[in-house]
Amino acid sequence: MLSSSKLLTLVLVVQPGRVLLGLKKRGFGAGKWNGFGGKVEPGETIEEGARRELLEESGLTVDALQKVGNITFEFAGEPQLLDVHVFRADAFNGEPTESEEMRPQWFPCDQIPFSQMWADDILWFPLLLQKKKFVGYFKFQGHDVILSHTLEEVEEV
Ligand code: 6U4
Repeated sequence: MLSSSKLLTLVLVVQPGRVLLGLKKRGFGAGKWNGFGGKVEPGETIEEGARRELLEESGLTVDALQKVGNITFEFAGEPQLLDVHVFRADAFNGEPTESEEMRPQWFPCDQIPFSQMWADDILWFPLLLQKKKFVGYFKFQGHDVILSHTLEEVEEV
């Protein structure tokens, strides 16, 4: 039975021609390249949570963060949905620095390592890179197979 959802953030730092990803070293999605993010903590806004996780995991701070997407994930057999709020930052302060959680690396936009990322990423990354906004729903079987999904471009998230 589906019940609650867990609020999570995901931040992609994008520059002309390249995007910063981190190799997740432990926890959920370990071994995959992804944006930076994690659980929103009690008492912080979603954006505050996004900034905190970005700093903790990559060493970077950003001025503007644009809300670009909202993706809900369901994992077959698990009652809790993941409600992931996706942000994009086009400018940053600091140097990407490895943390306990993530190893950051820049990737050219035409060499994003989709085969080592969550299976949904290849579907919505093009929208993110084109500065489009999107809402999606993905149902996974395990961590590698998408059973069904919806994805649509929207005016506002
Ligand atoms: P801790 O607090 O270390 O136990 P952990 O279980 O490692 O947390 P956390 O907080 O790093 O998880 O959050 C998971 C991150 O993975 C969030 O940024 C959201 C992201 N994420 C989860 N499912 C995803 C998916 N299917 N596609 C994707 N990102 C996903 O691109």
